[in-house]
Amino acid sequence: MMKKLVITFVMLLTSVVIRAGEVPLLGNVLNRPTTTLNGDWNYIVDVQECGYYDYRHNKLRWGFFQNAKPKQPEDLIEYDFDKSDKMQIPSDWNTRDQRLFFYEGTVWFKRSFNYQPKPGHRTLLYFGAVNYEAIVFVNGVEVGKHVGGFTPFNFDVTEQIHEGENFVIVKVDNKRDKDNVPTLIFDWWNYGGITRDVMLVDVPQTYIENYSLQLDRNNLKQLNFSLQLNEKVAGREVSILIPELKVKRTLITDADGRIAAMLKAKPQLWSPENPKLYKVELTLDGETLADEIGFRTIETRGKQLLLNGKPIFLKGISIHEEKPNGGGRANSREDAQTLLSWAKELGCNFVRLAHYPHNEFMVREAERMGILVWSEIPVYWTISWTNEQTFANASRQLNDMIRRDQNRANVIIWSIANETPHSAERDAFLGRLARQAHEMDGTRLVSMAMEVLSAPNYHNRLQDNMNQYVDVISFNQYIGWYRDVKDASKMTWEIPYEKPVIISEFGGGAKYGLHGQKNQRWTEEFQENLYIENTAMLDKIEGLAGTTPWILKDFRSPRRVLNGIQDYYNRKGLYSDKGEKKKAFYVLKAWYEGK
Ligand code: GCB
Repeated sequence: MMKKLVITFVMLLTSVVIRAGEVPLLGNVLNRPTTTLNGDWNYIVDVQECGYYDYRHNKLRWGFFQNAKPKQPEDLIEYDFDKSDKMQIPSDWNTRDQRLFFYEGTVWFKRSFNYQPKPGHRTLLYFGAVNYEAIVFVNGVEVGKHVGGFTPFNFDVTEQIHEGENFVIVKVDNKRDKDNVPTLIFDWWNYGGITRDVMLVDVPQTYIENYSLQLDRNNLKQLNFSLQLNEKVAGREVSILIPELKVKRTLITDADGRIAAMLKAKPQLWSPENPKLYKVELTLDGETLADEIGFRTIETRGKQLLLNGKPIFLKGISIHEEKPNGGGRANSREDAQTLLSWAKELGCNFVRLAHYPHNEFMVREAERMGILVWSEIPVYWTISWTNEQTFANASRQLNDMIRRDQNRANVIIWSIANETPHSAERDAFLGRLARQAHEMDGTRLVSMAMEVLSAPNYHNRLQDNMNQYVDVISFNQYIGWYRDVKDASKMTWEIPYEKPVIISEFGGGAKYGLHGQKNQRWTEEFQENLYIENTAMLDKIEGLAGTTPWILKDFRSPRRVLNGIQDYYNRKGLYSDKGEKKKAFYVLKAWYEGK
């Protein structure tokens, strides 16, 4: 027994401990001095990973990461990055290279660049996200490995980088695995690649790693501030300035390199109607890190959801991270602006960023536009609940999602899972995640998308042991799609928990431009009718605090194979993949106008 315990403990340690080279995530990277490494990268598709393993499947010392070149005419080197194709980064290879549309495996990427490190400073290499596993090399030296396709990570590469010409090589592998998060099956495209921005970040030897600035939920004249340096050094002065609120304080770090302080201020509150952000400046050793931060409270009272103390109905829509008009993974500020403007046109004040943390532009643009956010980790369907490494992986993704966005006023819900099968093992796994989210962030709400499993005599009773761990009860239901639409008007609902309720999904598929009777599947009329029936039904649910129908836009999924209709798209969008509005769009818009 003891032995088993020890092994579990060691496994836990090795899987969560950050490897040499990798350092805890930098907060607010967008406002730091950075050098972009976006642009053209050479790439090599390596189906059998022969750039990493020899013919006995031992790890090679002379793998592709060396970026070797023949020195003598007789030298045998069977790859050459500089002669291989180029791909624009960030992107996904499935969209960028036709041959790789269905590819799941390893691709190597290389980028050479000139750099002048600032004397006495450190250089961090930051990736917004790489799907799924990244092994990163700088000038031939491995600096670390990262798993998880939707969260940022960074390495301290000060030792490996030098003045002049450098190269970064990344081995990216998006093979699915049952122990991964997400697991083998999921209803979206497994876009592989360096899918978000890559940059070098210039930081001083001692730098502000991250910080949190929040309105006190019980005292609207107080801001709670905490900050963490990268080193455990006491006595360092950090000043915080919020000019518009006349806040100007100099604070001193403790022995852990931390600051915790309460600041007097009475900000205007951030809300969808008034998405007010304040300029905030943090200065350490004469170097200033700026941010824009909004202040609000979010809490529950019985079945009500209160934003700034007032009940709010969340008029939402679910969104996958795909470019608005085709073109694979979304990754830019412009993509975010377009997708969110579509949500605005629908009348939304809320978006569910499904089923994984989206890029930082999505969250920041939504904040500017007054759109509240549900952010989620890809603990989706059937996870390996008893595998401690799987847990460590999910826990790490939750950590990094929270750490990146903890100062965004619009993020109100951390979601820990979607449609997971009930079991004691699941409850233990998710219970730990819920506790972690609450411990890391006491100012936001925790939820997860649950399911109603059966409805005898048209009576739906939600029952999920996880109810006690979450602040908001959310569930997905597909009446009219996976169940007869005529059932909608007969349905009664019982949600026996004194907590606000969000219907985190409902909807059905339609091919844009296909018309027919309302009982004809795949027509716009079928989807339109489904929305009419469902919105009428939702109006009868007691304690309904909001909904995020499925989904803003048609999105790619390998599970959707019906020729001529789906063609590898999930067609439940209110917009087509090209941004055309389907009839159901107007039903939901009108319903939201009445809310
Ligand atoms: C769901 C899932 C979502 C799917 C959707 C569907 O319940 O949460 O990821 O895409 O249903 O279209 O079936």
